Amino acid sequence: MPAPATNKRIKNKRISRNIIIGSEAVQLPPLGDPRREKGIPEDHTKRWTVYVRQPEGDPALSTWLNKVQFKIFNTYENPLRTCENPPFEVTETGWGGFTIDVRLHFQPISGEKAQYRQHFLQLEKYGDEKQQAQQEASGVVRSEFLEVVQFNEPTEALFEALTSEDQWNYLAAATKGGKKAAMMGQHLNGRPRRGYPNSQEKSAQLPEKSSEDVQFSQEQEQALIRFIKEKSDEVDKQLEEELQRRQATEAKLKTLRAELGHEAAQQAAQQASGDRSRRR
Ligand code: SLL
Repeated sequence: MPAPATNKRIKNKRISRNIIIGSEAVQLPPLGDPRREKGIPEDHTKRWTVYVRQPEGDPALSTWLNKVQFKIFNTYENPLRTCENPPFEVTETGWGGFTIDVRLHFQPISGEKAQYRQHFLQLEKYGDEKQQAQQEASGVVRSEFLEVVQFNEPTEALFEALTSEDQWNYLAAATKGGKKAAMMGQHLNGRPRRGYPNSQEKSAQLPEKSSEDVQFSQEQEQALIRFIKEKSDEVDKQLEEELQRRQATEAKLKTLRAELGHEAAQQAAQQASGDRSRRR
């Protein structure tokens, strides 16, 4: 039986996606405080959320990410928490930090095996003074890491999905609920911050031209390359000038040394003859 078309892989292609794996923690109202919800174990002091999401304005991660499992501390009820759909996150209460295993399950069209990541659930303030002051002021301790997921020789179906414009539809959908969009950290006008792929031809390349909607393009890329080349030429020119200046200084120094040597010899000779005359 021939293999299904979706399993066919595209040679010499690689597409990567960034994801954020992070956690946020806030202080719970103390025991006896009326704002403290019922049913929270007495020794719990924090509420936290661990999450996997795409960076602001990036294409939707559910294009390639099917399911995320978070393996939390084993004293929690049902410690293997499964999220079948975005938001891929788990919220709990507790008292201490621990390492969470994060299992990324890819969309079946990708033909990829699950990948594992780890995230330390940071509950206490951390970092330098400025960072800690910011955490104190906001009341939130956030710890995030940018991770790269690479698809080497993706299946045709995955490549199709990863180069489709539909990946940004979620931004427009999120805009309708402005609050949700704000929570997801996206532009309220629903516009992604990255360039769209060309609509005509499917490609993971930058779009040809930039516009208000498209921040990065081949045109800009070329302009940047020209700019770097110009600057590099300028530096070469300065280096050449510097070299010439150095050679001139060295030549001058040589002449001065020679003259000085001559004078010093003369002085020495004069002194010697003076000594001789005095001895007479
Ligand atoms: C460790 N850091 O790695 C410690 C463990 C466990 C924290 C911290 C409450 C859990 C529950 C909680 O916050 N545990 O109520 O089940 O050994």
